[in-house]
Amino acid sequence: MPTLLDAIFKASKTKKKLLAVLIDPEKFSAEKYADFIENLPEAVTHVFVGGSTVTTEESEICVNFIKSKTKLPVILFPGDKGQITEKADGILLLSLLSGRNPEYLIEQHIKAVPKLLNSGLEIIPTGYLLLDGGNQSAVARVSKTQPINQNEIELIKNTALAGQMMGKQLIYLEAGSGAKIPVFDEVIAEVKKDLSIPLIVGGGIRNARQLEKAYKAGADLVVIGTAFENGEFE
Ligand code: 1GP
Repeated sequence: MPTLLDAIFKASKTKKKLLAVLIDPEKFSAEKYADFIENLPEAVTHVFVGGSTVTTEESEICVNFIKSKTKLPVILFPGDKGQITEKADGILLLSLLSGRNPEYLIEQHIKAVPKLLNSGLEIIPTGYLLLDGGNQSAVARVSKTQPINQNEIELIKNTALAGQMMGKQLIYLEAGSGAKIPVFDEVIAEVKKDLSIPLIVGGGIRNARQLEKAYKAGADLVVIGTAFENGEFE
């Protein structure tokens, strides 16, 4: 059976654009989300689950509920090792390459090994770059790292490519949840140019125009949380 990663690579090659809805277990309740998950827009291909401060129990309840309502792949997008539950299909094992905090570059990963080993989760090594989205993001606050200014295109590009050279299978450009400014088109396009692994983009995308722009610039998979969560996606 093709893996989740195989399918993302294939979509990237054939230019089939992917869309993930991000659900934060901390904000989740079965009442609030039942309808939402059963009636996801047709374009949605993945459900990501994660947040900045989530317990294992919250994560597990949330994943179990989503799995009972949809057949879409459910992938963990964890803020730390505490959010790992083997009830999901896979996990983006994120290394925060834009920052210089060892905790989020390698420490959390070491601590996660006992949970990941033999878990059955598909582990997807992901280079995660936090870019400045115009307001303080939860990722910056929790990880105690600085986002990269979006004008530093060369640095962003080289950071992404270093991730690829180190064996990451996906690169994720993150403007932060609720970002005022999503990732610039020029940044997406420039990173995509020399990248041979799929590119994920998220943070602050609120409408179809921004979504299309991100795809056009080169995003293979776009992640939307807040706008879907608030029913405000236009
Ligand atoms: C995923 O953090 C984003 O990369 C989600 O951002 O909540 O702004 O859609 P939004």
